[in-house]
Amino acid sequence: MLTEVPQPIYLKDYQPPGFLIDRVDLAFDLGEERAAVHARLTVRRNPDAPPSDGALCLNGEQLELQSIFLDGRPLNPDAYALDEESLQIRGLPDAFVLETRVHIRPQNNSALEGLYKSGGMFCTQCEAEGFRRITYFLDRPDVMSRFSTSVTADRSRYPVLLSNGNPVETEELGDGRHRVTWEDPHPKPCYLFALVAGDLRHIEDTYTTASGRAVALRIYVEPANIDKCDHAMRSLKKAMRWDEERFGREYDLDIYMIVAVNDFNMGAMENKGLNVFNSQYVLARPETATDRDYQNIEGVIAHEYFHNWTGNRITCRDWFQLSLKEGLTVFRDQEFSADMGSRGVKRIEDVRILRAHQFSEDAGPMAHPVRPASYIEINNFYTVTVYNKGAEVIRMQRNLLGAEGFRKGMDLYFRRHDGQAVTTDDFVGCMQDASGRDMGQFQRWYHQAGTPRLGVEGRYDEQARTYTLEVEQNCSETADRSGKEPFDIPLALGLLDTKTGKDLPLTLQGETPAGATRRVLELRQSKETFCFVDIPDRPVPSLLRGFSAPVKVSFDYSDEDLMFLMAHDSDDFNRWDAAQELAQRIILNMVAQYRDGRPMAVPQGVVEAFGTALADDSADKNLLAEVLHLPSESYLGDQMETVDVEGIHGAREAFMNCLAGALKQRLIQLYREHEEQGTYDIQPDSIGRRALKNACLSYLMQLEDPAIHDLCAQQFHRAHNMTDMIAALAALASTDCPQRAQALEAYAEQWKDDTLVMNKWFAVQAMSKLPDVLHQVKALMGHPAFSITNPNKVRSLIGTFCSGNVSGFHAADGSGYDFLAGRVLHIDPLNPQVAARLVRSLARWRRYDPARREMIKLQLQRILEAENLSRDVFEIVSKSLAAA
Ligand code: 7MF
Ligand code: ZN
Repeated sequence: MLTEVPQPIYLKDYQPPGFLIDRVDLAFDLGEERAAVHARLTVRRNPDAPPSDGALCLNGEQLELQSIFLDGRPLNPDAYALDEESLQIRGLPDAFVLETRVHIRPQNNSALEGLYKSGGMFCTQCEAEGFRRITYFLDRPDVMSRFSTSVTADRSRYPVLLSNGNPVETEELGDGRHRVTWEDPHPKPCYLFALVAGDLRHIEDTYTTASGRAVALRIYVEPANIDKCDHAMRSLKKAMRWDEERFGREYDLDIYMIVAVNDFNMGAMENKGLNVFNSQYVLARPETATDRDYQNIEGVIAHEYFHNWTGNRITCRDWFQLSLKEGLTVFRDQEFSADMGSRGVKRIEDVRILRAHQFSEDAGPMAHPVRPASYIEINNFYTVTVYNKGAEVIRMQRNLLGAEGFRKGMDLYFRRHDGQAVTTDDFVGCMQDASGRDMGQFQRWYHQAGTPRLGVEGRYDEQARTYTLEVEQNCSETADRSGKEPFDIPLALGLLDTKTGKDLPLTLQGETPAGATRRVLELRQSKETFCFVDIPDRPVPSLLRGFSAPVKVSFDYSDEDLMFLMAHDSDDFNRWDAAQELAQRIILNMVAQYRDGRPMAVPQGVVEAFGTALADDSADKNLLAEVLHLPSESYLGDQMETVDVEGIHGAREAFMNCLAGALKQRLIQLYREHEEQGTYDIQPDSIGRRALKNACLSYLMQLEDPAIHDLCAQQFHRAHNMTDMIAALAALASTDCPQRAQALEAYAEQWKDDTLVMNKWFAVQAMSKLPDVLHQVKALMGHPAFSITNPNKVRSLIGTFCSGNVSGFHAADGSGYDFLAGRVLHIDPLNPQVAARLVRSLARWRRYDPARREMIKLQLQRILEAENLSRDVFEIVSKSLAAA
């Protein structure tokens, strides 16, 4: 057990800082044993601070203090006090210069927070609270300072020395060492500080901003990866242009640098002028990266670039406001990707993530509002709720204000708050002031957790030719016990004419007809009624078009209604959603049949509906591939009272099998028609062809047909691109056939020296549906390409097994739970953030049958009893065990 139980921090306790730090001059001396950090802080009392004891309390962790000077003189030892987490100084003047010199140990830093070594290079990760592991500081985002940074290191090992801003001086020191000094003219919070030192190569380009300034763009990588940077550079230039065109935002420094590192806890980091990226979001060549990788790189590069305005120029007052920058920046990167590719498909992908992960987070023990009210460890709040639901909350404001009103609100936000550290209330205030619309009720989306459910009923009146919709909203209690007052919800909808399949013009009672066929209704009361006039026949409503709000909708559709929407809805998203809803309904029925010992059956009409979708030659290939991609086992489990692990797996497989058997000829035909032709490119149409072909292959591989096993092995061995190669390998990895081992071996032999490509090899094996998967996963942990200290490896193998392979992880004997608890306890002392992400797979233990419930609970208790448990893991485990 922990010696002291970690205590939560509350938003209501926020106080402005007692001191401000106007300037920071840092000097790093990087050695092989340790690094010395000299910090010169120019400090003054904050005129707007509330009264206090007047002491300065600087954050600092794992620092070895060497010296401390106040205004040039050594500080008297009884003027300050040191503990594990801080340095307190009393009796200070109103303005002063404080100098500290500390030693730190980047070589021993396996947590990858602060300054650490990755391979042969030094790099930093400071968000959220890593800067306090570099030097004593006010490590909070509402303290913004001008930084200069000098870096001194051995010239041959570390020829490249980088930090934020512009390089201002380079010195040769004669003893084999050199020094580079950087100045960042923009004040920033310390979480945006970055330093990189290593033997790196770069590619360079220039970008001319809308106002004609030239910006140097550089991407730094290890020498072996210099041929994998072009896609990232193209993506960066697209993102820069898009932000000018869509939001009127220009870049504000003369240089923009990106560095790719192999050991990184997260996706990437928006440090001012010097982004640091997990190498998997930079490096790509057709032979090594999939279409999904290419899209992810474009999206992540854009995300980090967009932070320059939404995050860096305007930052968060405190970490409760994290969604101020993250929700908004995710919204921006989603819109960018929608403009670069297919808007409908992008929306489907984003909603799939939201429903699969955020809805489940909201229904579990870690539920919290987009703006949380308390936390124990802030690193645990970089969640799908803060990011993805936060983006939906921005999207709803656009849905309510319209594109123009929203843009006015954004312009006001940039004008009013540039250079400040602000709150989500300030953001919504700009939307309200720019539009004149009262956003008071809307604020509840930020403060109340939970997924509202809309119960919708439709009544057609033949005589009056009216169609009346009654909409009731409800939100269940969540683990955080935040309020549940009615939400302000934009409900986009259409009504389909059953005769023509076309949208009907929508006129509400009392309005003059305007001909619109898609409208956004606003729900504010817990019950609302809307009466549409001039409706010739009972229509089929198409509700929540484009997923206009992050809610669940229940409407009593018949199977035929869903098939009708699947065939005719003019809204791409809702056409796809009708297919998902239909598949979900059939699979859950099959689960019940299976449980009751009845034969599982798929209605003939449903097979035909999927057959009809596949028959349409004019359909968008990407959309069709999305239709074939059924709801996941974990999402299906979320729809049940108690998760039936075996039932869901059996039913989902049987449903796929049934479709594959019934539609085999068409699937083979589609496969053949979409085989690779000509040269490879990543245009949306080519991506769609591959997505559809590989979806067909995965259905066909359900059929235990030796001829199809050959076809799949052939695709694997002939593939010239990673998309086709890994799709075939994934299908083989779940199939007990002779081609399986051959392909896995050939892949490992071909790619053993490419660490990112080997991660995919770990992941496909961790997803295997074969019964000995856990045994394989354990064996793979001993493979030379595996490393328990590399977060990407841990996520590819252990994370994929525990969160992606539902039936493997939830094996009835509890072996998966025992395995995960063991890995969490092993990893926690090395890297608490990675351990805390992994342990979430055990959090929703109450959803399972009594036997599994008991086994998971025992593993959670086992973890909680460990000595020196991190705050990160403690918070997740204790909240999981506590919430009823
Ligand atoms: C796209 O948000 C979307 C989300 C924090 C680290 C990157 O820029 C970031 C950082 C985490 C989780 C997801 C993302 C990031 C982080 C991310 C990246 C790209 N400020 Br933790
Ligand atoms: Zn971000």
